[in-house]
Amino acid sequence: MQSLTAFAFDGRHHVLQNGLTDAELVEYVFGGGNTLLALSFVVNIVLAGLTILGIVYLGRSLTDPRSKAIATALMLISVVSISSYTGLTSGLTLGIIEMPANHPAAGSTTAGEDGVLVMWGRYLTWTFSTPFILIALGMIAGSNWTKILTTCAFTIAMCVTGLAAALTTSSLALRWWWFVLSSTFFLVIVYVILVDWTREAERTGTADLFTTLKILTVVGWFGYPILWALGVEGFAILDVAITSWGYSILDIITKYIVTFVAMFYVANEPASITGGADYGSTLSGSSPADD
Ligand code: RET
Repeated sequence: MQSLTAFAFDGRHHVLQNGLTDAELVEYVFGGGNTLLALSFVVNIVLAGLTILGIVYLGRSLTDPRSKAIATALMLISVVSISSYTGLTSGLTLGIIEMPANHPAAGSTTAGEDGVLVMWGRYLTWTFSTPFILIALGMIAGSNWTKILTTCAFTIAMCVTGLAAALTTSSLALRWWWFVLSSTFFLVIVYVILVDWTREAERTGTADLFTTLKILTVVGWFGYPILWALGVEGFAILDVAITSWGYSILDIITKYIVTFVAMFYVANEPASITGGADYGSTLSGSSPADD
């Protein structure tokens, strides 16, 4: 019992932090030779903040509840993002893990510790940011909540299994099995976007906007598993700083650019987007109860 307690409260035994404190991890990222890596975090804090302010500005005269709901979903993408990058910058969501035998990065050392730097906070926080991207896209396409929530559930499954892929240390094969699972869930989302939502957007009258958002999203999202495979988690062809910049650049495309493209359109409240004053109201459409 005593040793269990000691284990639970002694961060040094934690699987993610082989003996380095958060402060030591931050020192490693920000002190000295890792400026490139540090910048890949800080740039996104700035951009997420500016995007939030941009939405507030562009949405200042929105009146329609459905337009507001889309703007809110767009804002939550950057709300999650600024928090995510703050987590990475503070070292809270960074860790050092030892890769399993036969992994190309097995036996590496980082800041004097055995293991490689993993930015596990990225995978964790995608769980919370990607659903808002899909809610915004699905609403713009004019889809129904069954399909929108299906994609949300699959993106959560994709991100959590992606986190598992990154953190599995017992076996190389199991790391890649998690990757296969995650990629399968990803393909469900791609299918809904390319098939269902494309068709629905044509009917709704948002096809022009949706086509742009669809290309940015589908092409951008495919970049993440490719980067995972090329980066230190996968074949370790790219180093940590380059991988991190890769994710940061993909985030700029899939979050902030997508947000501004959508927001410029929503700000004008075209009929294809609006839902009417009663949209979403629990009172709307309810006839007096005949009790
Ligand atoms: C992982 C690795 C496992 C296989 C697959 C992945 C896909 C990740 C994706 C992430 C998208 C993130 C976005 C974040 C914006 O906030 C987890 C890398 C398929 C598609 C858009």
